[in-house]
Amino acid sequence: MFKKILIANRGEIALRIIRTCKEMGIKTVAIYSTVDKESLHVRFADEAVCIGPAVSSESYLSIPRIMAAVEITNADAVHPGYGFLAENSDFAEMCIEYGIKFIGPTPEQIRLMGDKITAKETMIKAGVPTVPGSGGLVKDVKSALKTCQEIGFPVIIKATAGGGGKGMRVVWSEKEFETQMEMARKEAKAAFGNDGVYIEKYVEEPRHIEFQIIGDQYGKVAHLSERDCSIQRRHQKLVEESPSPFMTPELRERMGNAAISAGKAINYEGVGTVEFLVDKYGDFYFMEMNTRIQVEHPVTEEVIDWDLIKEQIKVAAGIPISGKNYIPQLHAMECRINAEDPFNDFRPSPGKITGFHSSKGHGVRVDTHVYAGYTVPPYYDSMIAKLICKAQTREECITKMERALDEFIIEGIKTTVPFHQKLMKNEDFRNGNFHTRFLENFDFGQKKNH
Ligand code: MV4
Repeated sequence: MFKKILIANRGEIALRIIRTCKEMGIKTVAIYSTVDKESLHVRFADEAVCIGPAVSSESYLSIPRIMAAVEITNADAVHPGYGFLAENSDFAEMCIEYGIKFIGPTPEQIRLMGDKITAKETMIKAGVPTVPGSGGLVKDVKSALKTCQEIGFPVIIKATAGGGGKGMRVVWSEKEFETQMEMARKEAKAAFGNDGVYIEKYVEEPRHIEFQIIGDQYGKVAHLSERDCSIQRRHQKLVEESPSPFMTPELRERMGNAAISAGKAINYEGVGTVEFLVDKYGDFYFMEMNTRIQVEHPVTEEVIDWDLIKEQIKVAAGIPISGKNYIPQLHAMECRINAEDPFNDFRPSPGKITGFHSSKGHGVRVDTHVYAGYTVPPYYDSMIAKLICKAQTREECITKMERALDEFIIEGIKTTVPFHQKLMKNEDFRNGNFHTRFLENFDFGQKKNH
């Protein structure tokens, strides 16, 4: 087992990883930027190294600075968390060069899934269902239009270097196609330095259902059931839950097997997520694979009673898994509490938290790095807490979530708590009747004058 893990991240996930390391008897090293000096991950880690200024490119995204921190602290492994360098194959490669373990998949596995066309081709070979489309990079407008005629409009243009919804364009008819493709290429070039795009049939009003998988170093892969992440706004997830209200034992069997095939196809090592779109008929299609621990992992932890960070560290250390799949026996839901104003187009609301009281009680979990007196810096992600509830049924889980949201007090900044309170009362949401475009027609409400 590792003796000392450097956590190449900040915020709640850095704290989350430190907690598990402590329970496993592993020493921890925090890294931090100057604005994060007063953060809890710095306080709770055994050692902490300041690696640079607030701007991410010179701190949490700087591979040389992080490797310097690894060297001076003598860490034998790095945990990347999510975001920042978690899916950077160069960083994983650099860890190998330094003779330390990157807690996650191999650089090759990261690269394979990072390029969306390669990922899709790999899945087709593995027999995992994918959306019909160009089956590779689009060469020119003429051949692209031929693909469109074969599959029919609407179509979606995606960047091969993209992911998470970045650089996508939906096209409804032939006459707008050329302009949209040019814009998609330009956007992709600007955002990723790669203008490669591909085309798929656009699946209307799908659900986003993802499977948590785990693979060990000996070729075993298992699934830990699904999470429904359909409640999102501008590709930012706001609520996740497990099981999906749409799931049936038969569909779970088929999707779970597909997720395992996806993992086995690349000999996946570590915890990962296979994302699917599911249409109203229950047909499902591979979208992307995330080769990291995800923000919403606690939802799975709660329904199967696992510590996924612990399992992730164990497989990284070469411990084999049982290979058994896990099916939820409870219902869990996570609300992301962001420092944003839901009444003002979710505008970021950084600043000092003057009053703070976390929800508590049976079946309530709050993963957060903030506290009364903490200042939310404007430089990073706006998520400040994850409120996770679990109960016997979905209905009880929502009731508990309403109670927990009502007692969550965060003063001094705006948060997404009022949005979640409104969502929990929505009849369609309560009935499990939603898809990925649900929030496009949601009335977020007006700010009340007291
Ligand atoms: C799609 C799609 C519909 N049809 N692909 C978004 C993120 C990435 N994981 C894949 N995404 C989608 N791919 C096909 N063929 C719908 C989404 C999608 C989405 C699209 C537009 C606006 C919001 C969305 C939210 C979730 C998924």
